[in-house]
Amino acid sequence: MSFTDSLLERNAALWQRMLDHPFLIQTRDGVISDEVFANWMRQDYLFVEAAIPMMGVLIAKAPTHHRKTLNDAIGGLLAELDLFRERAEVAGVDLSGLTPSFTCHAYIQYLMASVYQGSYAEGFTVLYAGEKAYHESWKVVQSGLDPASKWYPFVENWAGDAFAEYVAFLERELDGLAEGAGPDERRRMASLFEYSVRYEIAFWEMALTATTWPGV
Ligand code: MP5
Repeated sequence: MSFTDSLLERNAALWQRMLDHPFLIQTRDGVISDEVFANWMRQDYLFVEAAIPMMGVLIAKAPTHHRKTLNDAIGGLLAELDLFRERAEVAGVDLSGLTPSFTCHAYIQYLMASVYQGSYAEGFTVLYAGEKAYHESWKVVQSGLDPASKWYPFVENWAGDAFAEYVAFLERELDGLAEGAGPDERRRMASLFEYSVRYEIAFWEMALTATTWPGV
């Protein structure tokens, strides 16, 4: 079994919990409130902004044959920010002066810590986990959302063929990196994958419940 298959198998229950999250189901069924969806838009805008320096750090550690794909992925992130701004305009959501929620802040810190402190393979695991999670999460939304919905462009971004190809590339390359890793590094990669899935669930939950900073 490939490394990525084993990650998905070992975390199958957690992964399913993510795909079954009420935020995704309500978005799929077209019943999510604009206010709740805007919570996600504002926080994910900050997340995508933060993913750009994360990719920069990853490129600094990458083998030369990964540089082009990672560089193109930064172009993809800049295009995503344009998509957020365009959809925000359509939906009347203000993206100025945002501050990260506790969950968004924690996930961003985790991304940066993983790519700075970890090996390339460990940072790459965190990238793969987030991209695979978003691809499959938005596939859930795609399975029911009316293509005329104002949220459908997000489906096209993450559930589309170009993104599927990018995720397939990450999957193949992560399997190759795992083959070259020792048992300790592979264990750290597996642990990072699980934390990433937990963060993904926490992110949907934060958006659904509008949690900013607990206790504040
Ligand atoms: C992604 C995202 C996908 N935008 N937000 C979260 C919370 N997880 C994953 O990453 P990208 O870089 O926007 O494709």
